[in-house]
Amino acid sequence: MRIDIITVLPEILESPLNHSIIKRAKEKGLVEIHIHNLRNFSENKHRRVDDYSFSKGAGMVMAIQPIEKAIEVLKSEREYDEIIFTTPDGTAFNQREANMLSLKENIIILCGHYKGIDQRIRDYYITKEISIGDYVLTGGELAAVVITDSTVRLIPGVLSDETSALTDSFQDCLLSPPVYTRPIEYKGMKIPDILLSGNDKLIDDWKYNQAVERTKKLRPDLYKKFIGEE
Ligand code: 6GU
Repeated sequence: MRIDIITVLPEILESPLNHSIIKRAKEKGLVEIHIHNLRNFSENKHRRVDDYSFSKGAGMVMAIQPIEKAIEVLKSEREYDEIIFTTPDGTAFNQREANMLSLKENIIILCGHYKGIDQRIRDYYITKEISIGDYVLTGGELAAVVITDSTVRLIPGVLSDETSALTDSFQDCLLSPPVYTRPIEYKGMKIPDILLSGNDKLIDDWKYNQAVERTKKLRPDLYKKFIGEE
């Protein structure tokens, strides 16, 4: 998979996408992540990437020209399955969307900034608009990191069997069960006996029940989906 990220703040993206599992995925050749500074595509003599909004007093908008140039340059080099725009008014991101993206060959993520981009760029180029939750970030960079991280770990071969996505609780609708490490007793609290039983079947059943109970208690919204009510 290849991910091209277009941003006015490349520094924000570099560190989080250069560690741990994502770093290893790149080293194994399972993903290429290219971060592009939007400013490098600006034809303005001051390399400006913002422009005035026609909605008076509404703050600056990302300029059309550098975005068009960046996307056109990339599109001339390969075909893209999705051109994603990160924006608080996009569709809510979730595990299912991460799963879908992990199956794509080439995607572009354009990080939203200022008051957003011209609606015609959205209509013409953008195939998917994503928000990562109901709160406002200063820019779409952190959202791009979240999307990239959650997607890349799902690419086949990225996770070892031990950490495989299938053991991430039950993917879409259940929270993970609690986990324990040494010592067997800590501050008067003991590890549940079943986990010490050595019986794999009993342990799996216990984990599953814990996941269901926790979801019911902590995330009634997810629980409804899990039991098929929504
Ligand atoms: Cl994608 N961008 C911004 N600026 N804020 C957000 C967001 C995106 N998703 C949630 N909040």
